[in-house]
Amino acid sequence: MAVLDKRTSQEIINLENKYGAHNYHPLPVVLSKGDGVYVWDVEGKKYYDFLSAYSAVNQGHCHPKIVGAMTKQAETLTLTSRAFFNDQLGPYEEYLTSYFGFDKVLPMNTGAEAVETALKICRKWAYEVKGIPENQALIIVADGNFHGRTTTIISFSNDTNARKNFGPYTDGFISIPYDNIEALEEVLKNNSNVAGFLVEPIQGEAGVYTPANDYMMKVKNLCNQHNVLFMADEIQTGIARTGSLLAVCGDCNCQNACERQETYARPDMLILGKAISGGVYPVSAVLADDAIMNVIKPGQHGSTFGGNPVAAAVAIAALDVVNDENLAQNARKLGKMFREKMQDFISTSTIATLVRGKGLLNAVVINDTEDSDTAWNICMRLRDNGLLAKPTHGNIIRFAPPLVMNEEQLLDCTRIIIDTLKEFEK
Ligand code: IF1
Repeated sequence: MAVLDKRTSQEIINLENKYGAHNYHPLPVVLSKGDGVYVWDVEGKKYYDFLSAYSAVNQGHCHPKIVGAMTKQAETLTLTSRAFFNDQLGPYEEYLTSYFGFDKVLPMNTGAEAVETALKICRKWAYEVKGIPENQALIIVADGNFHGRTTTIISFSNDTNARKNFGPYTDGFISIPYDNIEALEEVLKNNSNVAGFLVEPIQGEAGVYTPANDYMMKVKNLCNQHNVLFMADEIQTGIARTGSLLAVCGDCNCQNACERQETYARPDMLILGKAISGGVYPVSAVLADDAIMNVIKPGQHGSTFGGNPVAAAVAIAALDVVNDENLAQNARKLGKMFREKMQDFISTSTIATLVRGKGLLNAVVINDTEDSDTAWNICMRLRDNGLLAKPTHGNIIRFAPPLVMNEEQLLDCTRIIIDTLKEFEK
């Protein structure tokens, strides 16, 4: 076996092209090390990471506390399956339900698995609690959604790339315009078989669409009014990314999701993934109260790795870091600074037209058509200038650094971004 560390970036890219499925089009940079807000490529060049693995590395790369927890558990007991109990899961479930304020959690691994789990619980609740006739439950989703890549999830996507030629599609979903409470009210009034509404508090992949401030609260109230489950997909927006522990917390500055403040649009089901593990290990979860979660009985749902001891230990450490290092407050402060700096530049720019986002989940809209490669070319130059970011759709660049970034680093990054954008001024 060749000694891997002698290979160049291009040699490694060639290996992926030859032996790997071509299901991604990565920026041509080959990373080999991460630490906090920085990553290094195989030639030793250092970059600021402004994607954070799509908001999975909120706590920074290779956080010592999280890696330490993983290493310690990995040397002790990695996987038992749920055929037996293990000494990590119960304490983790107690920790997680207390941390987010729900009665129970169903632990899974990837975000898509957690979304699928929530959809299954929602349907089961609809038949066994709400009394909707079997196989007639409807779940509402929002146009522009991204909830993962399984066949059922892409069945309700309106992204052609994610959906085309993967049919036949799963039935029982209605898509309505995002951030349009009248559309939700209309569909609830006209359909008695609605079981739930699955929605992202901010649509990440769609281009960091931040809805009206009161959208989530209005969704919550309408769903309650119609006895429909409000399912919040916080896989990308959760875990302090948007300047609160959860995006549905609204403008609260507290560390824990709670009823203490009136802006908390508490969902009936909370779906978490990505940064729940700090990007160290695949961990996801669905949280709900007993009246909903108890529809699941033994043998009705599960997963080999769901709730494994390593996942449990990693997630506790990762969530401790969120609290210990005040990541929500930091994301709120630095996010405001980022948008102010970018807005100041945009006011006289010909290449950037808009900056939007919340906390440290932001995006800049580039003044070119969706099918242009300008945003990609800008990201290529950002790479040359020591900062890694990637376009979401076409002409929108997502900017989402680890939440452990400090003010000096944030200002350095906005300088790099602005200087790079200036190279493309028309
Ligand atoms: C890819 C996007 C981001 C998510 C939300 C569920 C999932 C995701 C809100 C599924 C996952 C990832 C998936 C990854 C790229 C990335 C992504 F571009 F695809 F849309 F972040 F915006 N809900 N998002 O964002 O979680 O199963 O991946 O653990 O598939 O290309 P997963």
